[in-house]
Parts: sequence; structure tokens; C-alpha cells
Amino acid sequence: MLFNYIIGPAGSGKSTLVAQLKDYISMRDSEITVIAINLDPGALDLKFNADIDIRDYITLDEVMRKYNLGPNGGMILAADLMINYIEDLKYEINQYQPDWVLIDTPGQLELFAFREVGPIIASSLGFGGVQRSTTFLFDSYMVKRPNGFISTLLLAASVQYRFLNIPQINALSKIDLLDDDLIDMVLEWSTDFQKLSEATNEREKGLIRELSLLVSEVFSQLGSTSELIPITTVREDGLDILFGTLQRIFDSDKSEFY
Ligand SMILES: Nc1nc2c(ncn2[C@@H]2O[C@H](COP(=O)(O)OP(=O)(O)O)[C@@H](O)[C@H]2O)c(=O)[nH]1
Ligand SMILES: [Mg+2]
Repeated sequence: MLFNYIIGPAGSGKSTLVAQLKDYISMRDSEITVIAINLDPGALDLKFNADIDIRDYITLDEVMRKYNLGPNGGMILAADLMINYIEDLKYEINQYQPDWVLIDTPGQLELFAFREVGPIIASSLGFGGVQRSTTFLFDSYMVKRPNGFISTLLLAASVQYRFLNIPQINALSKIDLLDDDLIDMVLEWSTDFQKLSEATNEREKGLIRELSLLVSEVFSQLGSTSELIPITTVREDGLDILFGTLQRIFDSDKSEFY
């Protein structure tokens, strides 16, 4: 069973990607069984028919009413309470016995990634030979300038830090919104921090410039460069690249079966 958790800032395209990638994989190879799980208790109009839906067990509305909380407190508690339903989710997954499991995570990534719930769920779901990965989405809209790119890079690194034993793919989502030169530039920043520093030098000023240069220097020294996978849900070629990358990760990571 191959699990892929889709994580990213609110609005970065997680739910749309889960929907499209599921259709894409099923259409491309009818031998592969793929299911989609919604782990967002606050989802209103989900972009896909979830095969398994946390909202069958817990919803934001119920939690707000029952504990007399506003939307923010409600979301935090609802996300934390998902832990109570891990056995139910496992039971449902087992009923499907799928090859691939695509998991949509809460709109606000910190609820899943930075509290206990995400890592606990990620290490608990699945049976037998399970491989796990995360796909972190860099929203094209947010990374056009060096400082937006660097803040998203920090976020991606924090998520990787929280799920250290799980391979992470960083993808640039919604590339249909950028022209080709801009896409190339952002992809270059993701592998060549020297280029990122140069762009920072040219385009940022004052404290932001100073901090951005320091951060890109740290990333450079860590050697933690991996090229962003450019994707879009409006064309098939984007999904093709992502699917191929996930397959390669799973193939090369067989020793990590646990
Ligand atoms: N142009 C464009 N818009 C997208 C793409 N993927 C998602 N969107 C739009 O971005 C918005 C947020 O998407 P959603 O999947 O709900 O993001 P989430 O909050 O991360 O789950 C929606 O209006 C989507 O239609 C894409 O590849 N290209
Ligand atoms: Mg969503």
C-alpha cells in the first residue's frame, strides 16, 4: 500500500490535486486501485467524492456546538480529536485493500503538521507493507518573489522536520498561472541557492533582504536542495510528472517498508 499525504498552505490546491490525481491514476492504469481519504473535518465543499471521509466521524460544526467554540478553537480540537478514529479509518482502508491511498489534509496545514495528530496518523494508518510519502505544495501564487519563495521553503522544511522518516516531494502547484520564464526561475531557485541569493539581492530590500540572504545561505550549507516538481491540475502532463516521481520514490524506497 502506497500512502501519499498531500500537505500545503490553505488554498494551495491540495483537495483539487487529490481529486485529479485519483482520476488520473485510475484512468492511466486500471490495474491500480486508488482511494482518496478526506482528513479535513472542516471541509465544506470537497472537490472529490472521498472513499473514506473523517467527516463521517467528526465535523467542525459538531465540535463547535458541543464544546461551545469558535471556528479557530473548533478546528484545533476537531483536528486533535481525529486521533480517536484511527482504528475506524484503518478498518475502512482494510475493506478497500487499495494499492494507492491519497490523503487530503486540513486546509490549515499547521493543524495537521505541527500538532501531534499528523505524525501519529501518518505512522498509524495502513497494514503490512506500507510505504509513505508526503507531497508538499508550493503555491505558484505565493512564490513569485524571493521572499515568498523563501518563506514557503521554510514551511516545507518544517513539515519535513515533523515527518522526518517519510520521504517528501516538494511540488510547485498551479503552474498554469505562471509564464514559462517565471516557472524556470522558481525551479532554478529550488536547486541553486546561489541564484536565489542573487535574486534576493536584486529584488528585496532592508531587513527582508538580510534575512532572506541568511536563510538561503543556511539552506545552501545544508545542501537540502531538491528540484520542485512543477504541476497543474488543469493539464495532464503535470499529473504525469508527479505520478512518475511518486513511483520512483516508492520504487527506490522499498527498504523503508514498515
Ligand atoms: N489555476 C489553477 N487553479 C487551481 C489549481 N489547483 C487548484 N486550483 C484552485 O485553487 C483554489 C484552491 O484549491 P483547493 O484544492 O481547494 O486548495 P486547498 O485549500 O489546498 O485544498 C480553488 O479555487 C481551485 O480551483 C491549478 O492547478 N491551477
Ligand atoms: Mg482543501
